[in-house]
Parts: sequence; structure tokens; C-alpha cells
Amino acid sequence: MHKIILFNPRSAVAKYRIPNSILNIAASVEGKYDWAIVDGNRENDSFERIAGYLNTGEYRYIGFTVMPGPQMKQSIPLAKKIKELFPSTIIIWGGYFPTNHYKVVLNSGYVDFVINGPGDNAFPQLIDALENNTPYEFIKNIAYKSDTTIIKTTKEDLIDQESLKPLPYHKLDTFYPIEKYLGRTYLGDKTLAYHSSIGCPFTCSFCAVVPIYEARWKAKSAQTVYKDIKYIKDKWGADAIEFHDNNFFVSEKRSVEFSKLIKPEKMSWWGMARIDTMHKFKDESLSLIREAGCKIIFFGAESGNEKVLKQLDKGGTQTGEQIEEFASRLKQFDIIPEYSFVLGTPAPTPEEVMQQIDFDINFIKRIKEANPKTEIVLYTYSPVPTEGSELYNEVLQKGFTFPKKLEDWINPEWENFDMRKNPLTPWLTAEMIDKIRNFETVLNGYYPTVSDIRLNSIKRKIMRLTAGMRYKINFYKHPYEIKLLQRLWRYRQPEIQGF
Ligand code: B12
Ligand code: SF4
Repeated sequence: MHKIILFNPRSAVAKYRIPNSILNIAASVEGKYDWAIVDGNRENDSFERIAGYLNTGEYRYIGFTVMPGPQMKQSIPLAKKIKELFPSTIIIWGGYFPTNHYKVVLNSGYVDFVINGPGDNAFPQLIDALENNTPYEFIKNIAYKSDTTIIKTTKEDLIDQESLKPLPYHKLDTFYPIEKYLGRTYLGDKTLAYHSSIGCPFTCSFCAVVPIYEARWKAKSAQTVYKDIKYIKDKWGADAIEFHDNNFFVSEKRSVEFSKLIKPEKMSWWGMARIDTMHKFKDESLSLIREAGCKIIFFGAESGNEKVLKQLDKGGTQTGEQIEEFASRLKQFDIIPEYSFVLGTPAPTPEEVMQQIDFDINFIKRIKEANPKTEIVLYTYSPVPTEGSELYNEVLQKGFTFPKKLEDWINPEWENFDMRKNPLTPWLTAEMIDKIRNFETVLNGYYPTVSDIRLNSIKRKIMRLTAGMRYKINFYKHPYEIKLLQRLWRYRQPEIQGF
């Protein structure tokens, strides 16, 4: 039986997180196939490590997890090089990028299979088929090229998350000590990244989760989540948790049950949620969630403009008024709302695009007045192929296209696209992009993020003083003096470096 390499390409400069994507895949083959993990975040030379395994002749498969952005910078040249130097190796890509862009990946000629969505069943089934030389055409959630045709098989129902095998943390620890994955953050000294549910029940038209999960969501029970976390706390000393779920708080019942269980552990935690869902939570649930250690919650506010909220398909129940009201409501529970906004969506005329941007800049300032502790994360709208959505149709009509060659994705301009900084969308002018980025600089100067734990109170004061006048008189152009301070003190931006 051949062995498997599972590769997590570099995604972080310093703050490493447990590579949950490939750890889930490792769990799916654990006990049946031998596997080794290569974590690009923890290697100086990932290729050397991978080549070391391949040179033994025992490894035939390598699985890459790939999300847009920096991971592609390593994935593309490495996959190409592996195919050239070890042509019999079967290269399999999974994760958000290959799932949403499977055609360009398979057309590269050096990726043999794409796992389309969750790989917990698809991956072991594919390896079985390849090992036993049996057909793989009927395996769900895969894509491959047959001669010149790209085949995508049907999607399977979401797997009951309780039925998944436990994550092999103990074995990961033999490759890379777990302690080093538990980093210091705003939440604690040893922060664990944990994923307790997959998918999301909503269909926001700008979101990469939608084409993959198609409004489906499945979660582990509060008990299982607690048991896993307790194990890591007891064994490796985790004192804080980042929940990486797309939407942790879908169920009030599960959130409350988990809060009751975790409260005695005195851990701090963070997760992502929707405003309209959580605004319906009872006061006592929100109180309990805070008492149980939840300090900060990330919400997709997206826009205060009803027209844009409709365009983004935020589910029909989120309004500007509600976003503002909820930010105020959270003050009484001492939970910090972290609101993300998506600026720069298309409109019929350039004037209207600019008006939308101006509207949201003013709206964000209103939110800050309602609850100054609100953390603001600003994204520029970067399309994802949410086929069938009105927004995506509008994007295509306006002439936007994704790169046709896989290598083009690592050109500097597409890297900026991935980082949601400069989206290359034809309706956004340089002036509009500058306005968004300059406002962001001034806002971050006047309200530096709490998640930058290296920024002491004196530096915060200096930043605030420097940015104050600009913020008050709405003058955002050329904020070089603030940029200089941010560069000097290596100000961290949660939207790029994680939370
Ligand atoms: C953790 C995380 C990060 C971490 C690092 C991740 C890492 N691997 O080290 C950090 C904070 C660095 C990060 C950064 C960014 N991220 Co990120 N990140 C996530 C997050 C929250 C969790 C990923 C995860 O661990 N999931 C848990 C596993 C179990 O789920 P999964 O990855 O989907 O894996 C399943 C399947 O996809 C498949 N699969 C996945 N990989 C593989 C591999 C193989 C071989 C196989 C067979 C199957 C397979 O099987 C798995 C099990 O079912 C996701 C959102 C989410 N909830 O998934 C966003 C997400 C992937 N990130 C995203 C983005 C855009 C970014 C950024 C590029 C940009 C940004 N501004 O946020 C930055 C890049 C900066 C950088 N330095 O890299 C987007 C991708 C959107 C898109 N267009 O595709 C997501 C979806 C967030 C979102 N909703 O927008 N991210
Ligand atoms: S609620 Fe969040 S995760 Fe869910 S579809 Fe909308 S943006 Fe995506």
C-alpha cells in the first residue's frame, strides 16, 4: 500500500494555526493508510521535506489544501516541480480555491484530481480506487480530467459531523509539536484554532462558502466540541479558542449548551456569526455566552445600505438599522462586535458606486459612535463564482473574468485580488480604491484594533492623535503620516493576518 503526504502550504508568517483542513483529511485515512504531514508554515524548505518523502519510493499521493492568496504562491510552483521531478506522484488539491476554480486547476496539467468540497469521504474513496485500480467515476465530490473533458461528479450530502473520526492531534504532534500551534493572541497565551461545524445555511451572493456548501450546515454537538477542547487544554495547555467555523452561532441551543460546558474552564474565545441570527438570541443567552469566555464575535455586517444588502443577498432580514442597534445592544454584555464590511460592489454608474462607498464610510462612523469598541474590518468586493446569483451575473456582464491560467493567479495583481485589497473589477476606479484604503488607514489610526497585542497604550494614543483631525473632518487623502506609524510599529490587520 502506498503512503500519502498531506501538505499545508505556507499561509502565515508567524502565527501558525493547527492545519485543520489537512488534519481532517488525515483523520479520514488514519488507520488505513500511512500518512505524513508537511506544514509549509513550519518548514524552511517545504520542497526538500516533500522530496525526502518521495525519494523513499513509498509515497504515491500528495494532497494539497489550497485557499486563495499566499497558499497559492507555494502550491503552484511546488505542484509543478513535483510533477516534473516525480511524474508518477498523484497530486490532489482540495479546499476553497480548487473547489471554486476546479477547471483552471485541472487544466494546469499538473494537478490530477480536485476534491470538490468536503473530502472526508471522497479522499479515502479516491485513494482506495487508485490503489485497487477500480473506477473512481462514481465517487462523489471529485473533479478530474478525462482526455480533454473535465468531469465533476455529483455532490454528496453533508456528512454528520458526529460520525467523523477524531482528529489525530497526537500524530500531528510527532511531526510538529502542538504547543507551537497554540499561539499568543488577544484572547490568550495559547490559542487553539478549532472548527466545530461546516458550511452555512445562507446564500450571500459574494461569499465563497455558498458554491461549495449550497446553504447547508452541519455541526458537531456541544458535548463533542467541549470534549475535544478539554483534551487539548489538559494535554497542551490551551487557554483560548478561535472558532474557525463560517457561522459558529447558527443555533442558539448549541451555543448555550457549549457555553454552559466551557464556562468552568475559564477560556476566552471568539467565533463568527450573523447579526440577524444573533439579534434574536435572548438576553440571558448573550449574557451566558460572555460569562463563558466569549469576548469578541465577528459579524458580516457588509453594508448599511439596504440596496447593497439586497444585492449581497444577506438573507432579507438584515438592515442598516438592525446592524446599528445590535452594535449598541452588545455593549451591555461586554461582547466586542467585530463588523466586516464589503465595499465596492457594482452599480449602474460610477457616480453610484462612489455614492455607495461614501454611504458606508459614513455608516461605519455611525456604528463607531453607537459602540466605539466595535472593530471594523474592511474588504473590497472580490468576486467569487457564485453561479446563478444576480450579483455574479452583473459582475460578468461588466466584463470581469478570472485568470485563464493557473500560474496567472500568482501574478501580483491577482494576489491583491485574493487579499481583497485591489479586486481588479472593471467598475472600480483607482480613485475609489484609494478612498476605501485611505479611509481604512485613518480609521485604523483613530481606532487601532484591540487584537494588536504589541501596540501599547502610548503608541495607541499617538496613533489616535495623529489620525484624529482627519477622521473628524472626513479628510482621508494621502494619510502618509499614519501609514508611517503603522509601518514603524508593524500594525496588524486582522483581515490579512487572521484574528
Ligand atoms: C483558518 C483560515 C485562515 C488562516 C490560515 C489557514 C491555514 N490553512 O493555515 C489564515 C488566518 C492565515 C487565513 C488567511 C486568509 N484567508 Co482564510 N480561512 C480560514 C478559515 C477560517 C478556516 C479554514 C479551515 O481550517 N477550515 C477547516 C476545514 C476542516 O475545512 P475546509 O478547509 O473547508 O476543509 C474541508 C474541505 O474543503 C476539503 N479540503 C480542504 N483541504 C483539502 C485538502 C485535500 C488534500 C483534500 C482531499 C480535501 C481538502 O476537505 C476538508 C474536510 O471536509 C476559512 C473559513 C472556513 N470556515 O473554512 C477561511 C477562508 C478559507 N479564508 C479565506 C481567505 C480569502 C483568506 C485570505 C486569502 C484573505 C483574507 N483577507 O481573509 C487570507 C490570506 C492571508 C494569508 N496570510 O494567507 C476565504 C476563502 C474565500 C475564497 N474566495 O475562496 C475563507 C473561506 C473565508 C471566507 N469565508 O471568506 N485563513
Ligand atoms: S452568512 Fe457569512 S458564511 Fe454564510 S453565506 Fe453569508 S457571508 Fe457566507
